[in-house]
Amino acid sequence: MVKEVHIPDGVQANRIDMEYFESNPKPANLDAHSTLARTFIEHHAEQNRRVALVTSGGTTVPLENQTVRFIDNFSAGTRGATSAEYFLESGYAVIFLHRQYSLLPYSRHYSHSTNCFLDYMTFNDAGMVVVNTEYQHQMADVLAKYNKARKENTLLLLSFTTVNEYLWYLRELAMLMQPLGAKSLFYLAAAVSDFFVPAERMVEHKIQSSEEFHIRQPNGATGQPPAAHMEGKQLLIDLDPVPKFLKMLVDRWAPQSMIISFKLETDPSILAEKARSALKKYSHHLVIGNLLNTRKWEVVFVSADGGEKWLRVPAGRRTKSVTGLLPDTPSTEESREPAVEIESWIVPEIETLHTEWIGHGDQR
Ligand code: 9Z3
Repeated sequence: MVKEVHIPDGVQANRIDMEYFESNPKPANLDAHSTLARTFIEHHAEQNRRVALVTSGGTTVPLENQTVRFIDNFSAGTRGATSAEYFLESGYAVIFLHRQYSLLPYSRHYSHSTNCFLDYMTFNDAGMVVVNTEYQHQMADVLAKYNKARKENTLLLLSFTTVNEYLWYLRELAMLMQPLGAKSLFYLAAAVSDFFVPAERMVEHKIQSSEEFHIRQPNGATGQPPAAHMEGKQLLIDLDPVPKFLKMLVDRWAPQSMIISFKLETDPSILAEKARSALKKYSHHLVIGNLLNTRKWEVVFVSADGGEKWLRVPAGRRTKSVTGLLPDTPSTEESREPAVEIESWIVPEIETLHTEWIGHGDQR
């Protein structure tokens, strides 16, 4: 008779942790990131400063080792980059773990098609390039905050691309932050894939679509069936679930830190329930739920005591590009800008919760 053995959650998490990190390659940059982060954390620990790890942007799931094709998770990096600025304003030092080339704190104001930095520049009478008078005040304000963060060394930028890199960096940073105890905060805004291609099932070369080349593709690096392969004219992809890293973070990598995660949904009817379920599963401090189409206008805070609180900002001016190249005719909710950045409400709320939590101890 086969007896069912119950494996306690902690042991389970430990095993998944070991298996994942033993069988998926350490990123080439891990040691370099780690050295930078250690110096940064030690410096701010000496200053008795709170440190927030803000994750931002989407993770990729490569289909090939020499990657031509990959699956991506949606995120421009606005939530993370904007929140990082407000954490800095609130006196935190920020480790900004972001998807390479996604939005960054401060420079986000002048990037991408609607806000190209060149549109803010002009020539003065002497033929020198200067900031257009119209934008002087706004740019001076951003520049002053950026310079302050640089001078005080309060912002560390570290980038990832794949979900594997993200998991390795998150674990490494969490362990480096342990000496900060309750002064460390995790603000997990990155859009992390739930599925991935394990290294042992990753093909080396570009998947060939023409049938005459199918047989040349080796059967995965370790002889395991490849996760992505052609069958006739169809590409079949068979992904593994990403291990429950939030469980590992909460229980083992950062047991003394305050941990806040985001939950992204598209169906409004399940958002709060999904946020509650994540909180129940992982026992961290707060889940902030948001919907893809309204994420700049409203979020819901779901806390461990069952509380549910909505933050809603009113709509403000219509979206208009500096050059006027984009049409100023809103047809969707997206084409109106919120009156304020919702992160300017989210972050002070979190700072208050963090302060209470440092004062009263863990109430999870
Ligand atoms: C979010 O929900 C973020 O708020 C957005 C921000 C991705 C919507 P943008 O960068 O968008 O401003 O364009 N992040 C999703 C977090 C996530 O993937 N959570 C996972 C989960 O709940 C793991 S913590 O399972």
